[in-house]
Amino acid sequence: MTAADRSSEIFADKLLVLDRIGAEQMLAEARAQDAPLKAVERLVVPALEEIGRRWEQGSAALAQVYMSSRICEELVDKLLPPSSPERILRPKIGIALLDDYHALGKTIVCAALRASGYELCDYGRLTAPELAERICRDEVKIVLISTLMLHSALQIKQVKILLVAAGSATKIIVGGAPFRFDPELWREVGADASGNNAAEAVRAVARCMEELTQ
Ligand code: B12
Repeated sequence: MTAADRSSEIFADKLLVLDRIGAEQMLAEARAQDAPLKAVERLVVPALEEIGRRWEQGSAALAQVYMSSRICEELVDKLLPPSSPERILRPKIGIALLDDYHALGKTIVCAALRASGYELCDYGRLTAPELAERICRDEVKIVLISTLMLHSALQIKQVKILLVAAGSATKIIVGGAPFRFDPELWREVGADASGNNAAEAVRAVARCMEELTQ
């Protein structure tokens, strides 16, 4: 086991016993060695995955999964920097959670994009018709969609169909657990790109920006 694996396991143990102060201390130590986003990806993401595995195996309760993610949401909100002063305002970017309550991934991706200088509109949690309607109304050119349940991921197809019917060529970037489990799923739902973490989300947006401005 690597030192990184070991520390994310210790972090997971702290979350499971609701040791918020201990978790915050560990994250502060990781932050002292790495950039905020890197510290989050190295400690928080694998710890929550580990807690998810324990829940699947029956050794953690859903309440522990829930409380752990609430503690992480709070810590991540504090840690990730606010927007950079020189924002990239065009083309317009939106981000949404599609019919899913797993909000932490979107929060991290959103913070990473803002920290990288992109301005984006956070639509929160919407259904497929609501999201398509907002994209068209606000003339969003790139939309990032986060889903953690397969059922929600499959609804991206409906967003795509509604956008095409409205004559919109908005680029769709997707991410979340179903896309990490099945690397071909992004194509099946009609997306233009996918990313496995916040850094890949930033790279995917940069590529789409280039394509749109060519
Ligand atoms: C924490 C958690 C919860 C918490 C969520 C709290 C919250 N506010 O977010 C609670 C307890 C509420 C919960 C509830 C449920 N959950 Co849950 N949950 C999880 C768990 C353990 C971790 C998710 C998480 O927060 N990870 C940490 C974040 C930071 O990671 P992330 O979201 O994946 O995001 C990263 C990347 O994916 C990527 N990313 C994310 N979005 C995007 C978007 C773009 C565009 C890009 C490029 C990248 C990107 O970047 C992020 C940073 O690295 C996962 C297990 C797993 N393996 O994912 C199950 C999991 C997602 N849950 C699952 C299930 C089944 C449920 C419930 C139905 C359980 C139940 N019986 O009630 C409910 C449904 C809630 C709902 N309707 O949405 C399943 C889904 C399975 C499936 N095939 O659909 C999973 C996979 C567990 C499992 N293996 O069974 N859950």
